[in-house]
Amino acid sequence: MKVAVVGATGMVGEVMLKVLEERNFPFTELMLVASEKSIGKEISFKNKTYKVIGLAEAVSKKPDLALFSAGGSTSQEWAPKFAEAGTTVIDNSSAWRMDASKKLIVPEINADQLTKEDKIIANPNCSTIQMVMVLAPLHKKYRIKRVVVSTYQSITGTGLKAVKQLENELAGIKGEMAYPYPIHKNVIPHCDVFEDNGYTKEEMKLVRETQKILDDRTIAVTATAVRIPTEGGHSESVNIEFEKDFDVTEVRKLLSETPGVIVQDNTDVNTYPMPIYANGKDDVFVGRIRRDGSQPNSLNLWIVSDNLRKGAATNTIQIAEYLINKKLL
Ligand code: 2RA
Repeated sequence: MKVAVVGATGMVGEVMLKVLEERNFPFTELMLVASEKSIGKEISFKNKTYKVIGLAEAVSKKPDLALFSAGGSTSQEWAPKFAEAGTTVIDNSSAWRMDASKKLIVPEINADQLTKEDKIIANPNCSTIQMVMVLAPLHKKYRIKRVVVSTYQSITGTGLKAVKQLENELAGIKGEMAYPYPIHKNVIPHCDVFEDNGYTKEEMKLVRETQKILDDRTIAVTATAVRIPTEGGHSESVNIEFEKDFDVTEVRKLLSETPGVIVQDNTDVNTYPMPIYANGKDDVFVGRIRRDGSQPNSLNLWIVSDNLRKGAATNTIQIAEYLINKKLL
């Protein structure tokens, strides 16, 4: 199988290569693809040196699979060109997520929607993936009415420029800014750009993508997305109101039996999810599971996951693995 990693020089691209190697992904030929400015750059992978190629050359090689993390505009322009060449594209940008003709996939939840005809498949936003991994089993059992989520998002979600800004601030160096303000000793309630309704695109992704993935537009979601000076993963405080009542012990058991979810929840010994422990792992960690006594049938919980792995690279590659296993690729 010929595989292209598009955006191979970015943070998600680098993690995709790491995950492909870890999971011994079955490819016969690998193309590392990036923008014009990176063509010719050498990247070593599995003891072999690869030269980065451009998008046009990659399309001409007609890969079977293209794993995209190259931004929305590149995906808008180039994903259809790869698809026309017969390539199956799995895209990490927001370009195709809300397109009614495109599938938005978290394999543990809705991979069974996929068919051979799906040539452009959308990978959800990182903060959505970790939340719906927990919401999905709870929705099935107790039916969700409303979700209130506040996120605490790692600077790695913004990219290399943001990581560099924090490093510079810690070193007392004035450098290029990824954010409108310093991020060191600060939190910024502004992820992505503001829409006319006063919410950011990041917040509206949590609303819109959750409803699409759970296939239920009646689920009310409201979100506040905040950037914090940490690496290793996104954290989320989630309040859920259900149609039906629940038992917290039963909730904990249901989540502990959910593939890809790990319950870390024992306040007697200060056990709860944190980015420093989620970093580099593929699971979604959930804890602080407790009833919200302020209203009926309501639950609070805390979710942490590595935004570059299950939030992006690993979920993408799990979709590809599903396609291969079901002979859809
Ligand atoms: C962020 N989820 O964290 C967005 C894009 N990766 O900035």
